[in-house]
Amino acid sequence: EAAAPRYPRRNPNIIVTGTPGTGKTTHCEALAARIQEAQADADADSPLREMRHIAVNDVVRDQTCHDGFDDALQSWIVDEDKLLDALEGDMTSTQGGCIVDWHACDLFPESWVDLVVVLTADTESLYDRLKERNYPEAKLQENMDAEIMQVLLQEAQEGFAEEVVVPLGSNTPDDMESNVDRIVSWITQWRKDHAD
Ligand code: DAT
Repeated sequence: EAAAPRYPRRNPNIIVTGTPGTGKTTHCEALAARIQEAQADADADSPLREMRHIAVNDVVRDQTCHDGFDDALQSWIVDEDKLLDALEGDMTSTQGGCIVDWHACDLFPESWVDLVVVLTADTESLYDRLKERNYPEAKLQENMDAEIMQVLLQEAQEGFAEEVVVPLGSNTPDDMESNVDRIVSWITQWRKDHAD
């Protein structure tokens, strides 16, 4: 009997998604800071040492994975094929460990992804955050509707297995801290479960 194939990567790939304003950037920056700490501590056997944050917005801009800027919506017109090409090397590497923040998740092949964190926010918090960003009215309304209709959560549930999708509330700084702790615990557990 053939041996079961080894898992293709040593560290889990994580998508952090959610409507704009739910806190993707803030969460990922907090995770990136934890990763840096782990890497700076030479003695530590931290599960975070091989993790890395990939800010997809920067990839879209720097590697021109877009067909220009939509002035009305104040956002890039993203070329998803180019974006996937740009991410493929990291996401399919044996190191894995990519933490990717993006306001969609249905473009990612299921085989690239071990966890999809869907951040959610109450409409009141979200409205204030988007208002503060001076979003044009159409874009503000579109995003409020998307959050109320749970578009991102549905997209995640349609594209990925039930146990892969984890919704987390992001209304307060305390939420953020406990969410980051949960993600770190989850990474630790994943590495234990997938140890050779
Ligand atoms: P996104 O990257 O999803 O668009 P963000 O991380 O830029 O969102 O956050 C938008 C704003 O909301 C920003 O000013 C930080 C704030 N924010 C995000 N999550 C929060 C939370 N859990 N508690 C309080 N403020 C939060």
